[in-house]
Amino acid sequence: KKYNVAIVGATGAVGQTMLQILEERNFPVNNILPLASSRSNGNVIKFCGKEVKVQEASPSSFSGIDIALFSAGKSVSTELAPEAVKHGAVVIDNSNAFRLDNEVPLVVPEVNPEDLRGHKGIIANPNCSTIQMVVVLKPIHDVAKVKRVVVSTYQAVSGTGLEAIEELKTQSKAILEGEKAIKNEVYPYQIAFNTLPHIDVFDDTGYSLEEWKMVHETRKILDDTIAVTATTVRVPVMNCHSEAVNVETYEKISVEKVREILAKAPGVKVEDAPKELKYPMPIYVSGKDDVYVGRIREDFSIDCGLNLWIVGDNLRKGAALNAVQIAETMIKDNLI
Ligand code: A2P
Ligand code: 11C
Repeated sequence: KKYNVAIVGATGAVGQTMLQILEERNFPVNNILPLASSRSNGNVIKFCGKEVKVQEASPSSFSGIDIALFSAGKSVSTELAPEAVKHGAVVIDNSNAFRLDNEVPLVVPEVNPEDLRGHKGIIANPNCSTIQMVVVLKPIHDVAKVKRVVVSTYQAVSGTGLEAIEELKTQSKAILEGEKAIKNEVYPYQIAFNTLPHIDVFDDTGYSLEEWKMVHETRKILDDTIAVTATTVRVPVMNCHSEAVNVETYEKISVEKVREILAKAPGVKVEDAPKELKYPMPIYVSGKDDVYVGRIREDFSIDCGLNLWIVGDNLRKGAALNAVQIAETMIKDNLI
């Protein structure tokens, strides 16, 4: 069977990656329908060698659509995902509109595919920084039960979107050419040659929404007894989020055992020989499907602790690839 697939936000950083991944993986597409805002109406994109016109997304766009992949932000998902479901489509939504809704499965196929059963039309794709962390935590949790996680992130500008990629390029060039007046439009401050301890909006607790996403999404996907605390930081990297993750477990687990179980874990690559200068880095992980983990060390400050360095392509496994893998899993399990 082949499916009619709509991509909402097809002109964006994640949407373009979704199109590329559907093509790469030979996803069984009958018709592809690229949707975006009125600004892109009539623009042409290429899919499997054919030119296809982008249309403006509206409630009536979804007639005849089997699968709709959404990545155009929370407000578009809030308005249009229920419309797509009314037309009989299964929605896989990359925004944070429905992630913590009890009726909506929040899924990383390597971690909790069983949560797809009994879905009501909308499946939520987790935040990129959560996905790459839980893919690595899951095999450790299965063996040693995770008690607490302390994570600091180093997040690439591609997570913000195409405009942010342009802003980092333009600012870097301007600074290197000696310009004094550096413009910033996407971020509140210059991102080139800087770090911003600020991703998404702050609330009265002093935490940012990105930090809360890592707390609540990890608990919903993996185990709601796990304590998580996060500091999320934007760094001047084009693509791939990095994370320094401190994990406390109930059972003692050796570093050798962690390496052994992670080496066998689906979607994970261990790259861990620091003396030989082998550790994961964004410029090499960019374009890869697996989540890379290295710098695997015992945390000598507590009885059962580990330190990990995790790098993942936030546009691929952190967004587009995970969404496509959810669709593939649903097809395999007869859930579409
Ligand atoms: P457009 O290119 O027409 O603005 P990014 O995250 O890279 O900034 O991309 C955001 C994506 O969301 C783009 O494809 C953008 O389309 C799309 N988008 C933004 N606003 C809307 C909207 N109101 N309706 C549909 N798509 C939208
Ligand atoms: C970032 N993690 O890197 C964000 C992007 O809730 O899906 C994705 C935001 C989200 O800025």
